[in-house]
Amino acid sequence: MARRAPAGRAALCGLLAAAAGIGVVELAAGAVDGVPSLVISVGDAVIDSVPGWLERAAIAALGTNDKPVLLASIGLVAALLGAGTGLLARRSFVAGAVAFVLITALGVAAGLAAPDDSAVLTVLAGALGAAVGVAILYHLLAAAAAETRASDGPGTTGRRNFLLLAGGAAAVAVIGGVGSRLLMGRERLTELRAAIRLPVPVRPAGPVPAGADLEISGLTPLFVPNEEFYRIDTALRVPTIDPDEWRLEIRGMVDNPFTLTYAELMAMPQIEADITLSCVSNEVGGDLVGNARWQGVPLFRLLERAGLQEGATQLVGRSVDGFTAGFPTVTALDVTEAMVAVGMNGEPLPAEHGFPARLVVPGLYGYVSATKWLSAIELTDWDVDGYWIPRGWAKEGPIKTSTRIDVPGPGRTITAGERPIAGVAWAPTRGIEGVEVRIDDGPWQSATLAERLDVDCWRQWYLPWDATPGAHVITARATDGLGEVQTDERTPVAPDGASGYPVIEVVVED
Ligand SMILES: Nc1nc2c(c(=O)[nH]1)N[C@H]1C(S)=C(S)[C@@H](COP(=O)(O)O)O[C@H]1N2
Ligand SMILES: [Mo]
Repeated sequence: MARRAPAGRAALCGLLAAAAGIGVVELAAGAVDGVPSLVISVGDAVIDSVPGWLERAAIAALGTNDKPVLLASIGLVAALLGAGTGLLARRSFVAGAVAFVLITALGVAAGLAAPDDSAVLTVLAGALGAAVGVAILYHLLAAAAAETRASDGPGTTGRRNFLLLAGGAAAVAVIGGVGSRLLMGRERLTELRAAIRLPVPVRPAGPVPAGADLEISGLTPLFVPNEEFYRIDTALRVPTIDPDEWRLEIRGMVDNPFTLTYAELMAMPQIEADITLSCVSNEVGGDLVGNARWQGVPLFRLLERAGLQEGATQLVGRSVDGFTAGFPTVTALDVTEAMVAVGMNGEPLPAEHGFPARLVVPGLYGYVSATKWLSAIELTDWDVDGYWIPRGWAKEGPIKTSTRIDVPGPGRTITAGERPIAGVAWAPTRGIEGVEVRIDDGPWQSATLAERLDVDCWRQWYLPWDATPGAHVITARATDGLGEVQTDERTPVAPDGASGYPVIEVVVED
């Protein structure tokens, strides 16, 4: 370089190069399984090598802030080392680059001590970070030198170049840092969930009778696996909540407001129930509906303990992400399966479905009831509106009796012969007593229902059909446990859920 950058600039270049290098490695750690976070590895190495008395003193002085303080200290040391490297590189770029690589190697050495990660990937990630850092250092120093030259003459392009590059390096660092935090939060959550054992419910759901799942190819299974369960929420980023830090408040118009920890909630008597959850935005024939075996603490128990006050007519669930949903308090008292759920199909709730706890209320659409990532249960009057109410949705959201035709499935072109028509029907809290199917303009025919499991849970059905060549229109309708046939009236999803018979067109080929 014909002319050197000023010392202050060179130190800044080194700092930015170090930050960007660390950002790249952290992002790799977040994105690729087997790559450790080198910052955390260094932290672990520090904790391992610090004498016990110092560690205890730090915990005593800093409490739960010990980890953030440690990580911030590591950041500070890295920044100082980076600045030093920049100053060294100002005199001899090769010396600076070598120093950069050596410092990275120390981080990699700490990373190699992490038992669960891949040594090869750790070295590769370190090499990538060092390469990015050294390259950025080179270009920044060049730009800083050019800026110095340019400032001798007219114009400010040199400065603009330097600022652009510096901004780019800072952006790499920030994106890496933030991105890895997002990604690693998920990884940590997976570990936290794996460590949780659901308590044995005091009221388990009964065994699933043979014949409750017809196991017809293409028919939705009785229980939708968690990974396939529909997901609806306003969260751009799934909240990752450490159950040890999570609290559930029961408050508002109650005599004894109280707060539960996750451990306390898990220690309470739990029930299991098979409940079909539906989104109000589910179109006729749509797939925003699913059935799962939920486990949790009945809401009425929590309300009993809280002591309802006069006028507490609405129960509002609040989420850590600000979402709210409210429904009549009487529902929580009458529907004994309404619960604060911690388990879904035998597992702790998945992150997407509300870990560590959510509400599940049989018979109500999710938008008024099924608050995920639950942080508070607030007893209030009817004047308070949940999230979706001012956005054009009905204040109350009972699930409408519905059915869906799953078979014949996608494409709906089949060959002639004995072909089943099959689907699911649901009317949570009322149950399903019948499903009828009509082929073209023929008579309504009674479908065979799967064995009953629970009124809150959907029921599969099928009708054997001798499919004759040509185009056919198939219509279905369900009757709920009160003997009421679902309405024929077609309504859109807003404001209170779609209604009408599902209709499919099938092409039968020779
Ligand atoms: N925190 C939070 N909870 C929420 C929502 C949300 O946006 N945020 N959406 C609700 C809606 S509209 C539905 S239909 C159900 C869906 O639950 P699922 O994603 O587990 O299927 O969650 C409910 N709970
Ligand atoms: Mo929904």
